[in-house]
Amino acid sequence: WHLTLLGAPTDAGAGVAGAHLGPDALRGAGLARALRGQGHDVQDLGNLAGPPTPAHEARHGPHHLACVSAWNQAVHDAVASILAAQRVPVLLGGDHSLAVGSISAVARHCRQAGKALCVLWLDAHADANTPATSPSGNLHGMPVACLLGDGPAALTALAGGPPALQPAQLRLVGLRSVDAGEQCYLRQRGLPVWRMPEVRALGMAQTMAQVLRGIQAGTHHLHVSLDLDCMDPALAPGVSTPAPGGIGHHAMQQCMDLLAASGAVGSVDLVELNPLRDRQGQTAQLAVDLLQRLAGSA
Ligand code: DIR
Ligand code: MN
Ligand code: MN
Ligand code: MN
Repeated sequence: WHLTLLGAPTDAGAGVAGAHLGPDALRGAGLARALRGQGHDVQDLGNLAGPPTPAHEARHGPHHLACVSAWNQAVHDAVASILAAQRVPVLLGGDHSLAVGSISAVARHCRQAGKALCVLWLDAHADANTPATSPSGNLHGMPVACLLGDGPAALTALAGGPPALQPAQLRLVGLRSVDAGEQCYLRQRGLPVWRMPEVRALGMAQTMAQVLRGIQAGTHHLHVSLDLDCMDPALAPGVSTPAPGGIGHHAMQQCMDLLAASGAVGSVDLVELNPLRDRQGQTAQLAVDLLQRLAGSA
C-alpha cells in the first residue's frame, strides 16, 4: 500500500478529555515503523492544525459544534488531497466525529472514480444520534447520522450536496451500547447491524463473510472506521467511553486479516485512542498491531 498517515489531534466531539493525544501516542507506539516493516510505502503528514476544545459547553445544541466543524473541514480537505494522489489515507484520531470529514471526502472521491463505497463501522456504539435524540450532546455520538444527512448543517454539508452515504452502504459491527433514539433510527433507516451477541454467535469469520458479501476489489472501495472501543475494555482500556463485552483479541485480529484479504480497503479511520486512560500504552500497541494486520504485507 501507499499509505498516508494524517493526525487530527482533537477531543472536541467527546465528553471526556484525552483523545487529542491519540495521534502522537500511535506514532510513539511505532505505527509508521511497523507498517514500513511490512513493506508498505508510508508517508506521515503530521498533525493538522485546528481550534482547541473550548472549556465550556454551549448552552444549546451539540457541544463544541464550531470547533468540531473546523476540524472536520480540515480533515475533509486533507483526505481529499490524499485520495487524489492515489494514496490510502489513515486518519489518526482524535474522536470519532472526525469520520464525518474523512468519509465525506471518500464518498466524493468514489463518486468521481465510479467506485461503489462501503463503510465498515467497528464500534461499541451506533454513533447514530441526532441533536434531537442525543442524551449527551457529544458529537462523536452522531457521525453515522450526519453521514446519512441527519445532523447539523455544518457537518452534513461537508459531503457537498447529497448525503455522503445511503444506509445500505454502511455495516455496523460490535455494537452493545445503543441509546433508545438510536435504536429507532437504526430500524427506521434500515441500517445493517451486527451487535455483539450476534458477532459472538456467528463467530468473526461468518460475521465478516456476511459483512463483506458482494464487496469486490476493483469495483468497490471499502472504508474501515475503527473506533477502538469496539474491543473489550479489558484489552483496550485506553478509550473515552469503554463498554464491557467487546470484541476479543483473536477475533479482532481475524477481522483485520479478513479485511486485508478482501483487497478492497481504500481508507481507514483509527480513532478514539485516549492515552490518558491507557495502561502502559497497551491500547496504542494493540492499535498498531491491528493496523499492521489490516494493511497486510505488501
Ligand atoms: C452515546 C455514547 N451514545 C452518546 N456514544 C459514544 O453520547 O451519544 N460514541 N461514545 O462513540
Ligand atoms: Mn466538552
Ligand atoms: Mn464511535
Ligand atoms: Mn464508540
